Amino acid sequence: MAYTVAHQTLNEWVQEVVDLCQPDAVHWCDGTVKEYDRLMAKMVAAGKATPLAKRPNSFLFRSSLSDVARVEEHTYISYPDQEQAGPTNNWIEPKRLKKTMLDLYQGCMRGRTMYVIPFSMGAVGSPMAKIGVEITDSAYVVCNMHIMTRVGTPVIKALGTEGEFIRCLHSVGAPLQPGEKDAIWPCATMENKYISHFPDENLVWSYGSGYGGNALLGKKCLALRIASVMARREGWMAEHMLILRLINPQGERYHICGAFPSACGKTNLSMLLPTIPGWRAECIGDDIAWLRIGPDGRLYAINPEAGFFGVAPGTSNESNPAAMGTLKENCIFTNCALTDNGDVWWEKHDNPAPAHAIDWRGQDWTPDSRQPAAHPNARFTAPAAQCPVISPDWEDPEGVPIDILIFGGRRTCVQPLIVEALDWDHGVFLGATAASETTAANIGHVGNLRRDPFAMKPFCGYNMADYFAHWFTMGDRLGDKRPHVFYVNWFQKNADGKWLWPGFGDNSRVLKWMCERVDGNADAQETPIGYMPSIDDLDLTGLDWPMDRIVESLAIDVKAFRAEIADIEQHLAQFGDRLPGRMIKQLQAYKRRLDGQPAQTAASKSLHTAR
Ligand code: O2Y
Ligand code: MN
Repeated sequence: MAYTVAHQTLNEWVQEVVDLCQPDAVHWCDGTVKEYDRLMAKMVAAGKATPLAKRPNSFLFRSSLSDVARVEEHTYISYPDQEQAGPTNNWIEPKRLKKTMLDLYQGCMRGRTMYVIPFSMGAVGSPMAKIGVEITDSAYVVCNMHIMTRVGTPVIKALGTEGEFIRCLHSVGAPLQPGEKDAIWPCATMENKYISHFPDENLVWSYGSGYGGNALLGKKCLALRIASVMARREGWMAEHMLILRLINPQGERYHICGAFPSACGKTNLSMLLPTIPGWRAECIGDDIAWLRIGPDGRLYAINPEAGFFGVAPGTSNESNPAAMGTLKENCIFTNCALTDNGDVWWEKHDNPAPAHAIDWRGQDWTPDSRQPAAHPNARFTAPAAQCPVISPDWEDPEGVPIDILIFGGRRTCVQPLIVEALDWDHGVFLGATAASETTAANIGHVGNLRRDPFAMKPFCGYNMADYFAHWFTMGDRLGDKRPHVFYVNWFQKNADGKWLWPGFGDNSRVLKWMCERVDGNADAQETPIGYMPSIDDLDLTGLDWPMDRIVESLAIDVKAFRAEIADIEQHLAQFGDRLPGRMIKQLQAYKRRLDGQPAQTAASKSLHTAR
C-alpha cells in the first residue's frame, strides 16, 4: 500500500481490508472539489451517471431494480447476547455473522478501486463531532459522502496520530473478473445483503447494497445505530430528529427537535415557511440530532450531517419550496425520471408530467404508463448550505438550546392534531408508543400501523427498553430545564377522505401554540391523552380552510383510544422485565385517565418500583 497517514491504527486497518477485499487500487479521499469532479466524470464516462443539462453540476443515477431502499430485514445489531440487541432488532451472534461476512468480503473488491473516506459527523473540531472512516468500493458512495458529511484532509488532521474513529466497511459485493464489464449499478443479490453493526467494537460492516442508508454509512449506521450506543454510554442522545429554529415577530427564538418516522414529512417540516405573519423559521437539520446537556443545564442539539438525502416524489414548491431551492445545482439524484430536455422529474413535481421521459428503470415513459416515472423512494442528495432557509448557526459547534421536542406519525384517524405531554415521563410514554401508517419509503405493506418508538425502531443500536430508560434518566438530569414534549399528527382525514388540517406552512400555527405554552402564554385543556388547545387557542389568522375540519382535527374519541390499549400493551410487553417501571406507571395512569378515574391514586404503588 503506497499511501499511509500518520495514524498507525488506521493504516493497519486499511491494510487489513486491502488483504481481505483485494482491490486493484486504493484511493485515500482528500474531500476536494477536484476529487468529486474526477470521480463524477469517471462515472459519467462509464454510463453510470447522467449529467443534467438543466441543473449545473448535477447528476442522475439509476439503481438496480432490487436495490432501492434501506433493507431493514437484512440489518443486524450484533452483540454476543441477543438481549442486548432487544426484540426490535435483527440479531446474529458476532462470530457467526463475521464468519458469513468475511466469506463474502474475501476478494469482493477485485477489479475495483477501494476508497478510504475519512469523515466527520458534526463540524470538524466540534466537541460533539465523531470521526468515522468508511472504506468502500463505490465512487457513488464517495460523491454522496462528500455532500452528506465533511470528508478528507481536515478530518485526517483532526484524527492526528491516535484519534478515535469508527470503522465503517462497505462493499457493493460485485467483484469483477479480468475484462468483465461493470454493471450500471453493481450490487449483490438480496439474500447476500448485510447491514451489520457491532456496537461493542464501534464497527459497521455493510455488504451487497449501494443504496442510501445501506451504503452511506455515516448516516443511519454511524450517526444513529452506533451513536445511540455511544450516547447512552457517554450520557447524551442520538436521535432521528429534525432541528428547526422558529423566530417570532419580536425576534425571540425557539428551537425545536422533531422525531418522525421515515416518510412523515420531516424534511418538509424542517424547512417550513411559516404562514403566520411576522414568524420566520430556519432549518438546522432534517433527519438526525445529537443532543447533550450544556454547561447551563439545557439540552443542546447539533446536526451531525452536512447534506440532505431527501425523498424526491412529493417534493414541490407547494410542499417544500425551500427544498426545491436547495436542488437547483450541485446535487445527486437517484431513481428520478429523466426528461427529454435534461432535467429530473418525479410524481407530484410542480412541472406537469412530461410527454415523454426515461423512467427510473431506464425505460421510455409517458403519462399513460402504468408505472410511476420516479421510484417512490427516489432521492436527492443536496448540500445543506444551499438551502434558502438554512440557519446561519446550523454548524455552530456547540449546538442550539432545545425548547420543544415533538413526536409524531402518520395516522389517518384517532390521533388528533396536537397534544402536549402532561410531564416528561408522559412525553417518554408518548414517544415510546408512537405509531405510524407505513408508506412505500419505509417498506412493509402500505397502510399498516406500525409502532415506531421515538421514530427509532430501525435505528436504535441496543435494547429499546434500555433506550426508554435512558430517556427517563436524561429527563432526571435536565430537571426543570427539560424541553416541553408534544405529539402531532398532520395526516388525519375525515369520512370523505379529505385532510382535516392543511399542513405544510400552516403547521407553524401549531408550532406557535407550542412556543406560547413554553412561555406560559397559551391556554390548554387537560384531556386523558394530554393537554390540548381549543380551536380558539390556535392562531388561524388568514387561514382559508373549513373550520369544521379543524374542530374535527382537535376532537378525541376516547373509545378509539381505549380500543388501542391492547396494542400498546402488546407492544410494551415485548420488552418483558427490561421495560422500565416508569413506563408501566405511565401505561397504568393512561388507562385510568381513559377510564375517567383520577390519575394520582394509590394504585400506582402496587406496580413494581421504577428503575
Ligand atoms: O432508503 C434509504 O436508504 C434512505 S432512508 C432515509 C434517508 C434519509 C433520511 N431518512 C431516511 C429514513 O429512512 O429515515
Ligand atoms: Mn430518516
